[in-house]
Amino acid sequence: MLQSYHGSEGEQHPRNSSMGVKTRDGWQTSRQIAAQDKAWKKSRSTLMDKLGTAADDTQSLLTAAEKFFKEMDADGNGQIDHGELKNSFASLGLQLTKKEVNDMIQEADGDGDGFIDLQEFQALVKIEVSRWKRYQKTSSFCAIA
Ligand SMILES: [Ca+2]
Ligand SMILES: [Ca+2]
Repeated sequence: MLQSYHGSEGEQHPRNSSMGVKTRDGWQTSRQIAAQDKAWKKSRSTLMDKLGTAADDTQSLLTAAEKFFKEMDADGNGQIDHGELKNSFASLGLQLTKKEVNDMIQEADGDGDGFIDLQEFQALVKIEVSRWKRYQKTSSFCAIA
């Protein structure tokens, strides 16, 4: 049984499917997903550029992630906070919105203390790399959400 979702604006988007997608944030329209997809793509492509070819091998990936983590951790306290994450992406030429930074922290923050530690970051990088590889195959974030 297919479930369809009709946007609360009550308008039709002929070029986009009006089907919604169920995410952990609830039902979202294809337009919202497309915006998320774009933000996801730009932040991850920067991350993947940064990790480079290390992404092909788990051990060098973790080493690259640790190096990147230490660069991001400007005050050296072993935790990445909101400002450090935003600044490090900004230094790579990527301006993230407050929400995008919050989303990334939320996604990575395994213990929920509001900061990303090295283990959490390495776990995130492993997930992101496998997502990125699948993304490049399917060209669709929706398909792998
Ligand atoms: Ca820090
Ligand atoms: Ca944490």
